[in-house]
Amino acid sequence: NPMQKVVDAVADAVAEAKDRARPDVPGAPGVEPPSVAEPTEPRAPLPPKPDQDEPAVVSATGRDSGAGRDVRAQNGGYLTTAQGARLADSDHSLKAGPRGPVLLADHHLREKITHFDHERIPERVVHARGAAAHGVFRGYGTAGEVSKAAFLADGVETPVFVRFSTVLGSRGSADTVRDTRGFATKFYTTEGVFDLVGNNIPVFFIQDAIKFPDVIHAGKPHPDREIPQAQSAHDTFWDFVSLHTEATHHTIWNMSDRGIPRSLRMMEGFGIHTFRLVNAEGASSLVKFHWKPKAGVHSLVWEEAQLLGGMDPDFHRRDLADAIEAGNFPQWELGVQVFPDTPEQTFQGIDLLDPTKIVPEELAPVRPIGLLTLNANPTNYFAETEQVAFHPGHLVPGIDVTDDPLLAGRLFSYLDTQITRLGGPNFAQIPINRTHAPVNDMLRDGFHQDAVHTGVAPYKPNSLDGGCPFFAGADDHAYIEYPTPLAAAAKVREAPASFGDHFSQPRLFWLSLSPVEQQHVIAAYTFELTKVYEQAIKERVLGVLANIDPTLCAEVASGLGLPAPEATVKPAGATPSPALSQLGTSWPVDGRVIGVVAGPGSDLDAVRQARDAVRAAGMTALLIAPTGAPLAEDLTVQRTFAAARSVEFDALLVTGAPAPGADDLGARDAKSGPAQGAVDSRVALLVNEAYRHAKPVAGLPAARPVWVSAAVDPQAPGVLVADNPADVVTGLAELLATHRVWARFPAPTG
Ligand code: HDD
Repeated sequence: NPMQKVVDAVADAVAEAKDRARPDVPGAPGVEPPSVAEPTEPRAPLPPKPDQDEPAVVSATGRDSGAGRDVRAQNGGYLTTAQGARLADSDHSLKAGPRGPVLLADHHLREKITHFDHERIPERVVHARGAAAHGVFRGYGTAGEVSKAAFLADGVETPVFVRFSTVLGSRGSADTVRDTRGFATKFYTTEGVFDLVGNNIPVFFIQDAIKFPDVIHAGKPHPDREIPQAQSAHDTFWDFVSLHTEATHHTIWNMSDRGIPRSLRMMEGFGIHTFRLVNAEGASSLVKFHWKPKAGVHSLVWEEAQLLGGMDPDFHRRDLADAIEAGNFPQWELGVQVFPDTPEQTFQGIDLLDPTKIVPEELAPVRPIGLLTLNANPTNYFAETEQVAFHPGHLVPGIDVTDDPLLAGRLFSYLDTQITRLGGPNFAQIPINRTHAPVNDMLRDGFHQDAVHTGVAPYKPNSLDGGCPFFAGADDHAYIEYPTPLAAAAKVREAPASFGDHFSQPRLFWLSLSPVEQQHVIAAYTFELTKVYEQAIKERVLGVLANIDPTLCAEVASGLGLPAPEATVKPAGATPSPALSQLGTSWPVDGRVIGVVAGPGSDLDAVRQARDAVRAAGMTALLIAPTGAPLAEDLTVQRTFAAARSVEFDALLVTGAPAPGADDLGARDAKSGPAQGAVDSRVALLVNEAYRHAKPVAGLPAARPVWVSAAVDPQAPGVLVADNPADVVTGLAELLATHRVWARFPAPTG
């Protein structure tokens, strides 16, 4: 039977193509991608070109794709043009004689310069500043009750790429600004790409996507002078959020410690919207997605964030890459809060379609459904981190959307923006964006088309290509939208009445914070509003704060030197949600960075023991010494007194009291030289800052003079001296488990 032969041949080709496509993506039993025999070509996905394969991933679970990674910039023996012609010279333009004019005939010059001229692409209109990593997601199988998504099944490992970002700043802006952080994850599942495009704050500024251009225009630098960069401390931002009070909840989160994370590795992530999950029986549940970092949720203090803006604008980016390179793979558990899919789409009175509302975890616990491990840095920033294109509409069977009006607009915006940013509609073919599932679309042509499609009938129905390709059914892993029933309604430009409550949840958040966190919120509002020029805007913001809480309003008003207004909305009574506070929990200290200060006079054996004990506790030790010269053959110096600053370290371990070095300008008195017993002023500053920022400060007995120079109270909580380096490190690790020595912050007045 000739038809059967064709069918068999195609089935073989499909199987072969599947093997070739992504051999290292394990499929779970019963979750193989659909394999429908089709009688004509074309149908197999084009395999990646050798130079376009996905980056090699060595997983934390020990799995190695075996591909290895070639880190050389150029692989061939000879430099060539883009067309492969070997070059004898790329350093001189073609000229009429050594001193003569450059010739238009120099095609190599023109190719080189033309390509260079077009190296940049437009930065993202928001979230331009980002850092990313590869990893793996392992399903726990616990989501099976609510979702049939194959990648959530027990033990299934799915490659992922995660990009973290700030929202407001340009591509070259500083990492530690006060802002929301993006947390976007691309899951390369066997059923297609799933993108979870979330933030580190569980609510959003606006309830309807039509307001997105407004909030971003208000937050971005002023259009006349293009300042300030990457921050909200300016008139237009506060003008907008005080007039558009649905932004109040997101804004108070921004003003809290969540706006200045210690590390990208130490923040939560949220899907924000309520999504709809569909299980194998076709039953629907409403859910909110949460990422929970294994390392805990930690933040900088504001002064650290500001110092880092100058000291190390790449602090978060560097911290992520260094941790991964050191094998401290960051991990998050993915969890869901599950709510019954009722016609009202509310849970205990909370409107699930309102993206400015959370559901407290105490009311709906977060159920863990899988583990994310980031285990490989990108190979090339532009190719991967810059060109990755996320889209909330990249969904897989078992995950569907709801009618959240913010989500609806996003489903349009993300696809649309890539067309400008990545130069056309074929961005799904860029290696980092390619699905790991077979592709058999009928999309054709367009800018940057990489595929060489065969066949003549990229349309349906057709007879010329044998009717191919075919539609899949639910049993073949087709994506089928959940048939959500819709109530009859009139077309209106209106929000539901429940969207009008703008203050009860900001109050819930405020009341859930510990006193020291509340103090930070007060300080943040006060700082930001001090930067606002217009008095009327400050007064309007105080009016908003009065509707959250009278103490918050009074404290900020007093900092601004303005009267505190009365509330215009009766503050809702709220039950605090302890899960919203970052304090009160102990966390693992793995991957924390300890600065070990050593200088002339330090006992090198003790330095060695201290460093080894830090490492043995799973933390990173950076040795800080007067110069870069090794202290001993096995004691490499990572930071000099001139280059180290406290903000890089989670805690300090001081092994001696170094006298001022020749390059210590701070301590040198031109006439008499440094005072007897003086300590290098940079070490004193290092310790003083760490102390003020409530970091654990520890030392060997020889370090005591540093406490004096650094104005450290030796009796203060979290200041530790012990004879034995190992004991010092044990004490430090205990203190670090709560991130900071909170008791050392000034008692809050609020
Ligand atoms: Fe958005 C990028 C997160 C609302 C329009 N958004 C972007 C990124 C993140 C988010 C993490 C960066 C992705 C990356 O790393 O490439 N955005 C959110 C969240 C929102 C949200 C959590 C609300 C819950 N966004 C939102 C709305 C709109 C957009 C309402 C438009 C109506 N967002 C975009 C965009 C971006 C983007 C313009 C810029 C670059 C890109 O998409 O690829 O389309």
